[in-house]
Amino acid sequence: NSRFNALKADAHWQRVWDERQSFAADGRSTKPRAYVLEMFPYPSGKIHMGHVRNYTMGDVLARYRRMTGHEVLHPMGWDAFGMPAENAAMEKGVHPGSWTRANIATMKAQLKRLGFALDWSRELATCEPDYYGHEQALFLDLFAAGLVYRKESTVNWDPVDMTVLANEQVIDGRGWRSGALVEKRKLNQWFLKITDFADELLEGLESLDQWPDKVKLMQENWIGRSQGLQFQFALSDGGSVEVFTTRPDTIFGASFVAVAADHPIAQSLAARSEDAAAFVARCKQGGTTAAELETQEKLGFDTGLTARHPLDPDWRLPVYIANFVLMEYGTGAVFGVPAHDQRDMDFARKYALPVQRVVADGEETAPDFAGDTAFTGAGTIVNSRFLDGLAIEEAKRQVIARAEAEGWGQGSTVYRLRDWGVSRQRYWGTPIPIIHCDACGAVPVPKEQLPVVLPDDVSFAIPGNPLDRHPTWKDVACPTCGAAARRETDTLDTFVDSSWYFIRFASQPKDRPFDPAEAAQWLPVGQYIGGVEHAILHLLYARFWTRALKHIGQLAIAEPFAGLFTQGMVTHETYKSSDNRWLAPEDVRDGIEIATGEPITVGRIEKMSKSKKNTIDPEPIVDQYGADAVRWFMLSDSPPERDLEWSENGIEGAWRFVQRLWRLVGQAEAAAEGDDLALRKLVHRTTAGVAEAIEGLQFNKAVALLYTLAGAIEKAPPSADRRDAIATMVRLSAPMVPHLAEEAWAASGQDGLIADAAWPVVDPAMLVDDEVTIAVQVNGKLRDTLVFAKGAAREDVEAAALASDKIVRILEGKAPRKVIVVPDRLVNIVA
Ligand code: ANZ
Ligand code: ZN
Repeated sequence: NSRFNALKADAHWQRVWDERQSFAADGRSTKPRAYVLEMFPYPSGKIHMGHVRNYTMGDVLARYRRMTGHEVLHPMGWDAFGMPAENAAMEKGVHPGSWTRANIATMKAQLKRLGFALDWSRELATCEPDYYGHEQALFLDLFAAGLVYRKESTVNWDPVDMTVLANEQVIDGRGWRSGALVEKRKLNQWFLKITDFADELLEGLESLDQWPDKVKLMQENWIGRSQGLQFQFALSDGGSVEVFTTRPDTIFGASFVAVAADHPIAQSLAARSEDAAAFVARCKQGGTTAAELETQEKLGFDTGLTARHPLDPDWRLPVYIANFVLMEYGTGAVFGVPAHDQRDMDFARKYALPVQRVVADGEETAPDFAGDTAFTGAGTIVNSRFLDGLAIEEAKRQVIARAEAEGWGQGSTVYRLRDWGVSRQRYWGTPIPIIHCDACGAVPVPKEQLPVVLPDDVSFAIPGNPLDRHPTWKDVACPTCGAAARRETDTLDTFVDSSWYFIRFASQPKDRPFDPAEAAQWLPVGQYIGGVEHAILHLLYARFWTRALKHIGQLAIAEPFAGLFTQGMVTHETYKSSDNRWLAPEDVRDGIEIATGEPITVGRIEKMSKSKKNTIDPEPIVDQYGADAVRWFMLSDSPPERDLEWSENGIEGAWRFVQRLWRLVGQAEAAAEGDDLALRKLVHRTTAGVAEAIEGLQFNKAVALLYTLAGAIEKAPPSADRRDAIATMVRLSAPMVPHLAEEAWAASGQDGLIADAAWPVVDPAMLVDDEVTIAVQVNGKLRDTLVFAKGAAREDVEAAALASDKIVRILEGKAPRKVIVVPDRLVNIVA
């Protein structure tokens, strides 16, 4: 039996699967359905190990579901719009479309070489008009339903890339790509009303019992629902300021009021006072994210105004402009309680404001608060007049009730979640299908004029949005009045593209985004697999989009992904040269940099990344070891949610195991007669165990069980059971090493493909553990163990114990004085 020729087998079976369209999902099938989806890739150039791991996991599940009688939808496509294509255009002068399509061709060929059971007939790329045209139609449906609006808003503006950046793309006040200092600008932007769905999106998390808790928690925090009190302070100048608090119970601990730098009160003061204007300008230089506000030094500007305490007309609080108050949250104004909030404490100590305790810290009730660490724990309310002695929650209720009864405030809920700004001043994205007319305003492009196609003749010679500079593209007639009008030149955030692609995979009519009935047959996605880096934005936007489509009557489901799995990363050692350059693995041998002969330093094991040069290109690895070995290694070493360290040893071990399997396959033909009950039982146990492991996405456990089975088969003498065990092992490993499995299946003379074969049936009787291990003692000392069928006769057990080699040696031919047998447990020989 010769070696398994992986490259030959890979090419052959991949061609067969292609020709037979083995993995095309049949929408008319009556089988139970399974929709297995991995997050579709961005076509950056080549696939990387992270893709290989992600798609291998999904593939094992998809192939397993086929074997267990499901009609499987396992599609693939391309998240093909976005900045890198434009950067390539600027750097290399290649059109974003050509660059993207060439990358797609390369990566598709690479994915095919891994033998994934994908339905390529449903392939889609978001950059093609037959995808984004439908997205434009959906955008207009949401527009008609009042879920899209335009407003002027402050954005992070990258002056080098000439684009708006999301908050996440601003790192320490600089653009994530350009490194330029980010400016604040006001622009008219399109928004989707995700905040209308804040409660639904929050409460819907409870139904997602097959999602990781950590992802649900991240979404919960992102939505950030807070309940509290909103009320007005009367000001000394006759005006008022509205604040929001989640701690109305601490109202007698207030020592100041603070407003955001862009609050109207701050703005109007800045218009009158140079000092105030300078302070406001200074606040704007800092970051705006909550995290940045948390860490930066607290600064304030005393407005000279005072605010009247709502529960004591004689009590006056100073009013500040403060850099830690956000305009975008709550009402943009707060009252500060230094004793029980750390930001307020920092602020109060800096500006010598009172710090009065109103929540007891155990026995400590003194009104004068010592120290600089706010007490934020639970306790009884103290020094607070009618609230004294109450627990925090009860005190909150009472203050809210009193505010509502007296009419100076009301209970309210605020959210951290903001509406989703989807305008991007870029070329390579979905054109927003709106026309601006001086007379009619923003007019939707009539649906029969969709798609609004991107013009091809654009130039990237200067930064900014080429659509805006195009000589003719934006000039159109107003659909309503016919006057000269302008197309919207912003394109949609690419997260819009990925918010509904899983629906289009399920149903792709030419004339509509999807057919609701057909989509409903597949949705929700049964198992979604991808990186945890998408825990918030992509997954929240897709959940929103699904709910919005339900809201307008186009979909019946509320949640797009029933099951979610976030896999770990692929890591590798890092290397640095003697002069501190990152070195690639192939530039290093035996601790020496090959090019210079200088010693290197081995750094930490980190996520593979181009910047640290510690990537391993999958393609040459597949060339060398074949797809099955690569797939096997991706599944074997670590639990799938953990990181997997790529190593030469690991891939070689996987390759050796593939060869071991193949050697066993070659032994299946050997003349085989007789039983091997123990092996037969192990096969059934393994079948059940591998099924359970795959269903629980514990691929490394499935792999370990197959190792054990292979080892047991290798040791077993020839028998009919051994021959069957080999055949079953091939089927059990088919989801992981499908090329070898097809080859073995064909070699054993089976009809059809193992890709279409059924999962082996488990005989429950074979799972019952009816063997017992019996301890054999001589004078109370353990000397041997025997394996027996449960309930074996005393005489048989006694005879076997006395016949054991070890016992014979110990007894030295003397007859025992006494033999005690405890059934199924123990034999004690008294010598
Ligand atoms: C008084 C108070 C006393 C507060 C206390 C906290 C502790 P969460 O829970 O995250 O929603 N706040 C309100 N609006 C703000 C804004 N625009 N910028 C910065 N801070 C703001 O936070 C709600 C609390 O954050 C509110 O409750 C308010 O301070 C502050 F012992 O009011 B609190
Ligand atoms: Zn008009």
